[in-house]
Amino acid sequence: MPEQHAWGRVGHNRGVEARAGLWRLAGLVAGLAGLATSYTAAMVLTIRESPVVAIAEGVIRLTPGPVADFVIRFFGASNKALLLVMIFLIAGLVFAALGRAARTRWWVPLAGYSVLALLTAAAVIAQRGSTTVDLLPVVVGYLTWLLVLALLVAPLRRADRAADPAGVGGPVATEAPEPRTDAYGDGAATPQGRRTFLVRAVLVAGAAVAVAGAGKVLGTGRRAVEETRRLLRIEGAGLTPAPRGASLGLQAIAPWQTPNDEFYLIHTALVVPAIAPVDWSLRIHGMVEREIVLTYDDLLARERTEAWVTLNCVSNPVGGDLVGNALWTGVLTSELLAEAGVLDGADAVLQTSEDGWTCGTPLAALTDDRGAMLAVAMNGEALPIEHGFPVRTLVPGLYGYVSATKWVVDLEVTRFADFSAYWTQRGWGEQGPVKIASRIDVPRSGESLPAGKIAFGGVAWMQGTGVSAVEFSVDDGEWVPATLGKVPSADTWVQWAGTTDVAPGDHVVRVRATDADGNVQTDVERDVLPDGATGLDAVDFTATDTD
Ligand SMILES: Nc1nc2c(c(=O)[nH]1)N[C@H]1C(S)=C(S)[C@@H](COP(=O)(O)O)O[C@H]1N2
Ligand SMILES: [Mo]
Repeated sequence: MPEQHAWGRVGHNRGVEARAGLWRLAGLVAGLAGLATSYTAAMVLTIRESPVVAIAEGVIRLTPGPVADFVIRFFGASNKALLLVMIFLIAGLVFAALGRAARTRWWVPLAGYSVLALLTAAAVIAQRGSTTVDLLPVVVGYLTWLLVLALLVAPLRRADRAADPAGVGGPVATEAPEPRTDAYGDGAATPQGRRTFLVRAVLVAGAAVAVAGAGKVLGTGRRAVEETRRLLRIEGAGLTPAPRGASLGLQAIAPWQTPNDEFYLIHTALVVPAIAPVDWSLRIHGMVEREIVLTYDDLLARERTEAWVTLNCVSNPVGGDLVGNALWTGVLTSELLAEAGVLDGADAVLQTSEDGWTCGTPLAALTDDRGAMLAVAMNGEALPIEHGFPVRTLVPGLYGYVSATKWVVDLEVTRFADFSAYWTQRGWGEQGPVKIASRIDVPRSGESLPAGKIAFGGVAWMQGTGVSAVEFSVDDGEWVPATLGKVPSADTWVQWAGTTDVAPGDHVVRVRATDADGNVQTDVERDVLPDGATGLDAVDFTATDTD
């Protein structure tokens, strides 16, 4: 009888151990599922690397120089791969341990995942050029961990509870009697609970592999397009210099030429289209005599135009920064449309992008001499992917939402009466000519400066007409004329700057521009909806006593 008892205990312990293994498996599967979704989220968001790579890079950065040198020499070029494998192994052990711990203390995996997510977030932030969007994959992974662990742990807990009616669970429960009702002979009392767990674990693992696979495909395609773009040289692009004197030399004013990676971004696409030039073509059709289909090579073979043009968003509030100025290179739409032969009665072009976004542009803006173009280069480089690679439309004098189609693939000559485009369907104006605007960049809101002669400055724009004067006024005093930077045409913004005497105290400075036709910017405040904000930019600052 004592012997039987001993056997019973052994069998029982083996059962407890077997089930502990299942808990570890739950932790492992949940952990790997989180890594899979975060990886794919990174690929979808065109983030350079996944969070795990961010960790690897963080480890490399934190490793003391001599150790890193040794590791790199010892493992040669494969050291990064090895580091990744090690991170995966360690992560696997941690995930399993967290799963095991979930059996007795539910908060341990919660705390563990939170710490891992925070460490990963720190590693991601530490990467060069990272933005807050780069944290999204970490959040996705974290939520996956919690969700999957909950999903896998529920049937295990049921199994445990059935096995330990005392409900204590954990090591203490080894003293509880073990009902042997299953065919496994290992003490897992409810094959149901176990079966549910195993089914879920297999499904989750399969889904994780599928998700990671999809991420891999996406990421590879995107990287291939990025690589093609990087190697692309657009002959003759970028040769038009900025005029001398465009910049007034005030550090804090937005640079006259906006660098590509600082140019504002607006698009409805969640996943930015990655289009290889060989896969791109543009169809010009509708109310035309001859339909035209152009490939990227066809477009590059044509005569090119190049111009400095300021692009801005209708959603830019007064004083906002949804505006930028760049050198654009492309092919005139007027020439392409002349070749297609526009029919009488047409007054619009319905533009469609590869991702299905649409906008309606006045036909006249694409055929007159303002220089509307199908742009292939921005600041002398092939368009960045997120700015519309390989081809976008650019129309001086119109807000982006009615003109600047990124990833453009279709131009249909038509009538405004016959369609309604993406933003017009959502209450925005059908026509979107830009409005005159001016912005204060110096001083910054809330800044403190020594009283006396204070420098003010910023930018002003009225594409198509041009800005002829900018004035600023402190505390609604007299309007002080500002000095203007040089501009190559009416289509770019202009820097403005000036100084005036300011007494100690709190102040507000306002700015207004006048266009080349003599129209003074209104101080009437209007919202961005439906066709662009009006009103004057104002900045609060403090002049401090200097004695
Ligand atoms: N395909 C596509 N093109 C688009 C948009 C878009 O959502 N999808 N947004 C437009 C809007 S509202 C603006 S202001 C400009 C912004 O161009 P940018 O992102 O290159 O600055 O792109 C325009 N072209
Ligand atoms: Mo916009």
